[in-house]
Amino acid sequence: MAAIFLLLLVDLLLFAHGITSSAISTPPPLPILPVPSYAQLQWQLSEMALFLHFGPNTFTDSEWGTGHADPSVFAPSALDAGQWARVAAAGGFRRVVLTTKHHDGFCLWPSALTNYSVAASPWKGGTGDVVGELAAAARAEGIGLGLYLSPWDRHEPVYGDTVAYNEHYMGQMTELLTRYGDVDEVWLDGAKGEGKDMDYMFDAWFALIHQLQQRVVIFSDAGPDTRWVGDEAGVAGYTCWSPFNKSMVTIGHIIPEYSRSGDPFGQDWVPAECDVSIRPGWFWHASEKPKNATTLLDIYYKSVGRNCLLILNVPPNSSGLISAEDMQVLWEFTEIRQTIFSQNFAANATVTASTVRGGLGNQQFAPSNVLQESIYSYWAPEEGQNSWAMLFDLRQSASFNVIQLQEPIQMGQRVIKFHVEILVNELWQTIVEGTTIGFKRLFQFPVIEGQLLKLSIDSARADPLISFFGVFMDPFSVIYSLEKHDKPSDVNSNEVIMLRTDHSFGNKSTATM
Ligand code: FUL
Repeated sequence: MAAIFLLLLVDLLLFAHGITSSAISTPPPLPILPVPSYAQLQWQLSEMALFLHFGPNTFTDSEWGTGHADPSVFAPSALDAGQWARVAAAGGFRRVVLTTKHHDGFCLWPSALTNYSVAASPWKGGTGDVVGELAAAARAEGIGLGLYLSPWDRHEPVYGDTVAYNEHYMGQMTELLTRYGDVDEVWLDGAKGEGKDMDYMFDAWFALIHQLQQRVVIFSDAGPDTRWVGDEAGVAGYTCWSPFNKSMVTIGHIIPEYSRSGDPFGQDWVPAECDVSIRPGWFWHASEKPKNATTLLDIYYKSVGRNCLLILNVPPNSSGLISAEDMQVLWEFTEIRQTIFSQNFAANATVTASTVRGGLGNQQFAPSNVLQESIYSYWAPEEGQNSWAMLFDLRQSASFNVIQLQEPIQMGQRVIKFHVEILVNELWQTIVEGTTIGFKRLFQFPVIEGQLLKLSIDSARADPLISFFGVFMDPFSVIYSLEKHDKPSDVNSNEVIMLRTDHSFGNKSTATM
């Protein structure tokens, strides 16, 4: 009797143990270093920033002010930072970055360290503060704030005296980072004036910035937090890694190919930021016109769609407002993105994968996680595989010409090479041959129709993880051939992509494979 009881007890314990072990979840795989910091993740998730070049140059029709323009030129009649922030928020820009001081040295806030500022201007009788107004407006719109403080200063008398000017610059930086609440980004370039011998003490500046603002990212040619992509056309490399070696680059002297592509062996996480202006110049000029919305869409594919943040400059005019024609283009740009990306033909797909971490039934790393647009849910394969594939049954045939892929970058950037195939007339045809994915990758190809798609990862730095797969139709761009190579491209080139404005489909947009 005692023996039977004992056996029952053992059974019960085993049963209980079984229940417990099936309830235990499989931990996520190890990340592969480098990985982003909290601030870098927030930066990447924001996707687009609106750059605002504004200052005396706006009134003197210049790009690089001499530093000798009289402060009286700064006289916007209707400056409304609220309008700037509203335009940004409505256009999907989740941060604004203002030129608080450009190379001419004029400060858009009343700096106590110079007389060359808004305080010496007629605007608001010298009591105004553009930085303060923008900080409040950005907060009201729930978007982030970035500040550009030019190292090169063509006005400041101590510029050229290394110690004195570095003290001056850090004093101004301290004003900016202690007066206006949270700052999400500090933006600085490596431009340095002719004729004067100056060393910028970047390490001391970066330490100060990180001391004063917890969630800030610092942008420069070499990071430390985000890097310049290496051109002012807003275009990243076809291959674009966030891993990077900061030591390879000095500020003011980049290696263009290295900056645009990043480095799969890089020790530092320094994702690229793509800067471009909506107009030919960075500052507003009455004679210049904005680019059209389809050109901005092309830039979007080649920046946000290549694992980068797009910082689009939309310069306020001499009234102190973003011009109506620029707003019209931004509105169209928003509309066409919404049209394209609001209908995902894979949203209800049935997804299977070669293996699943923790076993085929494990929901935590299930293939269907990739249907949800979030980096925090993802498909993970079983460890130790040497091939990885996902199959998508769209459930009905669809015509499309864009694929979006994402990796959970908090786990490190992994995929080195992959391809996507579609089943057409019982034959698998390759529609995308890709290299890096990163946070977000958008691929364009000629319109194709089908129901079954296969994603194969050909090589990766560690077990590949995929957090999103989407399939879209872009009726605004016409693509004649597969985009395969990593060649520098001119944003207005029609070699790879031709942009149409009539919004209709033509025969040439149909795939001929
Ligand atoms: C460059 C500057 O020289 C341009 O004037 C502009 O501000 C651009 C964004 O950065 O370094």
